[in-house]
Amino acid sequence: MRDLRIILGDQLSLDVSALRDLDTERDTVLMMEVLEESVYVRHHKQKIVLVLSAMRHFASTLRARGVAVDYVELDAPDNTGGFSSEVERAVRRHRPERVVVTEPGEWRVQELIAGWASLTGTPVDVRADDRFFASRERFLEWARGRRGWRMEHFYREMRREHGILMEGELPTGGEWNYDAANRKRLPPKTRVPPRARFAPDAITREVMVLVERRFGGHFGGLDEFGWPVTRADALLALDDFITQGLPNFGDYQDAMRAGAPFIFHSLLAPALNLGLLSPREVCRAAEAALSAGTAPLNAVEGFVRQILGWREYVRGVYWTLMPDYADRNALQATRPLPAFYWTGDTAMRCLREVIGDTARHAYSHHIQRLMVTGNFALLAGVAPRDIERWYLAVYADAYEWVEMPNTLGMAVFADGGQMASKPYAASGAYIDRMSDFCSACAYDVKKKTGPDACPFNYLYWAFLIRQKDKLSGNPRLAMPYRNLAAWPRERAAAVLAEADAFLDAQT
Ligand code: FAD
Ligand code: DLZ
Ligand code: SF4
Repeated sequence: MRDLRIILGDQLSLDVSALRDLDTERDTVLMMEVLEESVYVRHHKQKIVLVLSAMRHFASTLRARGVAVDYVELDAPDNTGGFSSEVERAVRRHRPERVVVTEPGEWRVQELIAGWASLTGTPVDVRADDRFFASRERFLEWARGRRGWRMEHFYREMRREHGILMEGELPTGGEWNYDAANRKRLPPKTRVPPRARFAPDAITREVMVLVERRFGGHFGGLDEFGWPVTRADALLALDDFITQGLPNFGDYQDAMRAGAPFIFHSLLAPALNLGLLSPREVCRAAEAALSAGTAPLNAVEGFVRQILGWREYVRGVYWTLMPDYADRNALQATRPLPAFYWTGDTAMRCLREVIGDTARHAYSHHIQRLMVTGNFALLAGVAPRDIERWYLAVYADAYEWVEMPNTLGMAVFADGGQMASKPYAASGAYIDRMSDFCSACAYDVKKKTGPDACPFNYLYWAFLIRQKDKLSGNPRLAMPYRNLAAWPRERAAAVLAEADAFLDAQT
């Protein structure tokens, strides 16, 4: 045998570099279901089902194309439970001339791969993952020598470089960014369309049984599982978004509504991150909707910015700053994650709704993550590593390369401003403006203090008071700090005491 070609669970693309120049006569593809990948954090059951089912479907696609696939199932009697020991075992079985693998999505796995050549006594060809617009080196080249990194600058360079939403040298429509048009509240009468969900087929149902048996104690339920697990279904999901979601995606990108977790969002991150869709085809589909006149520019630009901008940018940040990035804690936050993050058992309706939807669907949209669960963790001073592990565990789309910078950089400002120019700290007024949660909450969003005051209100001010040394010099926080400067000392002390009492009762 010539090559052992390894395909990891989030590399399910026929054009992934590890499959390039594959010789079906002499090469074997190795795919491994291993216990370690399900438990290094205790993933939501839907995420495990999604990955294992998509892996099994991908293996049968490869076999149908005449590729020899050595597929190690989780329950296989000799399964050793880890990538490295499985690769070692496979090399003993096949005695290949070399091992070929595409660079992984996580630092942890990259460290494992670095040990495979000596572990197996076989050369290992680690290939770049060119499914992204920007290679790791391209980001480094952009970042090198810049004092502050800002996504917007990187995004504009990517637009030019890849000719997306460009008219010659100019951005389509004359502006680079239509974000200001994208912060509308969702009117109560606006109908949110039902979205394409995919009923589990026989393979997925079999994996569901396996996951309930092996990981029954993990967070979340399987009843609502509806993620695409094949490329064909992922393409249907893309089509569904372009027709049902994209036209309103821009206007209501930040809006939240109880009982409607998806609003007009794409729900495509799980398929994109597994490799069932490519970011290029997704951006092309959005551009085509603009050309066809079925979606407006603010929606198409807003969506492209998420994929070509944010998604590529956070990957660059991750690979450029790891492994030290994982330990950042610029605000020295140490509080343990409150237990209600796992149960949803809280009187704060916004958190209860978002955590409940997370358990049901392994999904929240960006503002629910950033401004509800993230904002609370920031204001409460939850230890960055605790909240970071939570995000990695609970979402179907969670992989460290994308989750970690979003959590440490965006949600809890643990990197001290590498990713965001200010912490996304907000009082209850923001949640009230962007959602209907507050109308039926046990707390009163208009009250600042007292037993029925919205906790986000006093937590917000307590956060600013506590972090004064670190944050008061930030020009984007000048206004609230000017406001605080006029507070009598007793008022600040009372707010701090109220915040502490509330937080101590949560853990
Ligand atoms: P849409 O709102 O429809 O956006 C379209 C696509 O753009 C997404 O599918 C995604 O691929 C990309 N995108 C949007 N925002 C971001 C962003 N900030 N960073 C990177 N890509 C983005 N996204 C993940 O894919 N995996 C994660 O583990 C993850 N963890 C997050 C943790 C926190 C604390 C926060 C604040 C955000 C996180 N995000 C993560 C980013 C974003 O919230 C999700 O990509 C998005 O909610 C997925 O839903 P969607 O596919 O409907 O996205
Ligand atoms: C997330 C995940 C899970 C739950 N299980 C597997 C698995 O059994 N086998 C596999 O190859 N990949 C799995 N994955 C995805 C990996 O965690 C992911 O490929 C690595 O973290 C690299 O990004
Ligand atoms: Fe959340 Fe406060 Fe609104 Fe209740 S009142 S839903 S706690 S923001």
